[in-house]
Amino acid sequence: MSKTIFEKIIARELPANIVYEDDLVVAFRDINPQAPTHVLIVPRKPIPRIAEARPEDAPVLGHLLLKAAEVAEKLGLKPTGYRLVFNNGPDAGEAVPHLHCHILGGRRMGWPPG
Ligand code: DGP
Repeated sequence: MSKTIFEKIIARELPANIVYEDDLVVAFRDINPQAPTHVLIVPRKPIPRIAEARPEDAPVLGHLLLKAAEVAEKLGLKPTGYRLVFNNGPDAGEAVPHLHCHILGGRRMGWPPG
């Protein structure tokens, strides 16, 4: 299997504006921001999407969510709020088959999502 864009970013084969990383996850600015702050946080492990996650992935997924909240706070989003989004499959608009959580903030969000 060829590497996804996000695997190349993790491997530093593609440039990205990385805002946080540790041994399990990497967070970087989205190239096509949909809000004043738009960051993606991804596991280093190439899980394609949440539907393909396995029971043994629970620790990394829990870690990813906790770090998403930390990154959002570090970027100043905690007081006004933010949205976390996982797009899973074609109807959700998933474009990159490497599990990623969108962290969106800095503007008022609509509901339901488009
Ligand atoms: P999704 O539609 O949920 O699969 O979101 C994929 C996101 O990935 C989309 O918001 C744009 C972002 N993206 C795609 N290619 C790149 C890239 O090369 N660099 C960065 N930083 N983001 C990218």
